Amino acid sequence: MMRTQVAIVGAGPAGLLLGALLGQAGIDNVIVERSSAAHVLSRIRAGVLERGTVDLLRRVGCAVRLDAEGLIHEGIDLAFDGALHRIDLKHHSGGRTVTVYGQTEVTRDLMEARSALGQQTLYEATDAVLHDIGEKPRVTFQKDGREVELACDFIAGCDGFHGVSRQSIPASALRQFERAYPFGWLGLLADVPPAGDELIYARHERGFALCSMRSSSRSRYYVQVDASDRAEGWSDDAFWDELRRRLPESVAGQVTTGPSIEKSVAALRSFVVEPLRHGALFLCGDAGHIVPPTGAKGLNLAASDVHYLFEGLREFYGERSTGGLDAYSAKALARVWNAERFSWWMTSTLHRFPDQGEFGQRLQLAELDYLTQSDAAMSALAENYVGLPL
Ligand code: FAS
Ligand code: PHB
Repeated sequence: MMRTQVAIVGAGPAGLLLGALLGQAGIDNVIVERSSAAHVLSRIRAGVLERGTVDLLRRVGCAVRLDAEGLIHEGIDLAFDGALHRIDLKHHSGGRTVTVYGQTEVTRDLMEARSALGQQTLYEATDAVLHDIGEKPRVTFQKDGREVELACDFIAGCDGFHGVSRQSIPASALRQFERAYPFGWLGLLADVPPAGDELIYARHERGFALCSMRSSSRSRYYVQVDASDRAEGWSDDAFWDELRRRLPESVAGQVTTGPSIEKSVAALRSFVVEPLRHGALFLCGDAGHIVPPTGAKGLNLAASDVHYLFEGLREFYGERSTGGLDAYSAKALARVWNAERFSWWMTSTLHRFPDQGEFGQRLQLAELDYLTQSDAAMSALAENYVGLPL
């Protein structure tokens, strides 16, 4: 039987960042990941990091490439009614900015740092089962054709929305809150220069579009599609045509097209489970909550959960006090629900809803008109987008 202090299920950003913080504090931990490292890195997801997330990565020594390649952004653009409206995030948030740096690169940096420190990540460890999560927790899983048992003091469920951790908690002990959206995002990655220097969030009667990037030579674009759409149903040309239809002419003319490196459809949902703790099991990141990516909060919420859980674990192992662990769920959920509200608001204001009618469309335009003319409204957007202090 293997033994560790903290068993982490999942080697996505949440699991890897928690493992890095624990390792730095001398708290033994093992990550159990069902996929290969290559598969984890193949998933193209988030692109915008809050300052708090960057600070945590720097703290664990994973900001060298981030500092060299990450793009500091001081504003975003909203496109509606054929025009661009810049939101000066830095001015309206008291000087804070965001960093554009892909989740894939964050994951790669954390993986490489973990491996260099000789910390244990068991990839392709399948069929994980969480046992006795109340008292003496254990995780069993299949690795190289045999069953392995990992005893621990605590389990961090960092295994995403479809993971095993949340499902290991008795349904009677949980409350779930969910809102599904009648559409998804078709994302395309291409090695072409971005359409602009900053992100452009576009509201159009044909649907939402987002112009993002990974570097000055690699762009990430999204268009709202029906929830039933599949990436295979969209040719690159069809994507580029639809994207440009949804952008102001001044922007559409700046879009450089090229062959897609990756194309995928992400479902959009708002989801929270309460509480985020059951006995010795703590849920972090997508395992506990999901936000529509419109507010660029998903990855950043994973980081803030990890921050709160790590502080609780450090207090426990340092002072044998459980105060931080006992407060984890309430503290993490307070930030989660604020991000849920913000992400729902951004999504509701910028997307086309099949049943919204002309009145609903006018309300969206009125919201955007007010937003782009009110310092108070732009400050509210800015402080949420750049991320409230941890
Ligand atoms: P993750 O899902 O990243 O990682 C969970 C890990 O656990 C995975 O490696 C998985 O293989 C592993 N796992 C699952 N079940 C397991 C089991 N039973 N045993 C062992 N391991 C298991 N956020 C944004 O901010 N912007 C975006 O544009 C954006 N786009 C997204 C697109 C998609 C398709 C998805 C699904 C999410 C997107 N997100 C986006 C949100 C995303 O970035 C998440 O918030 C982020 O990955 C959360 O990180 P983790 O909580 O670590 O979960
Ligand atoms: C991305 O670059 O993938 C991205 C950026 C901002 C978002 C969502 C996704 O709100």
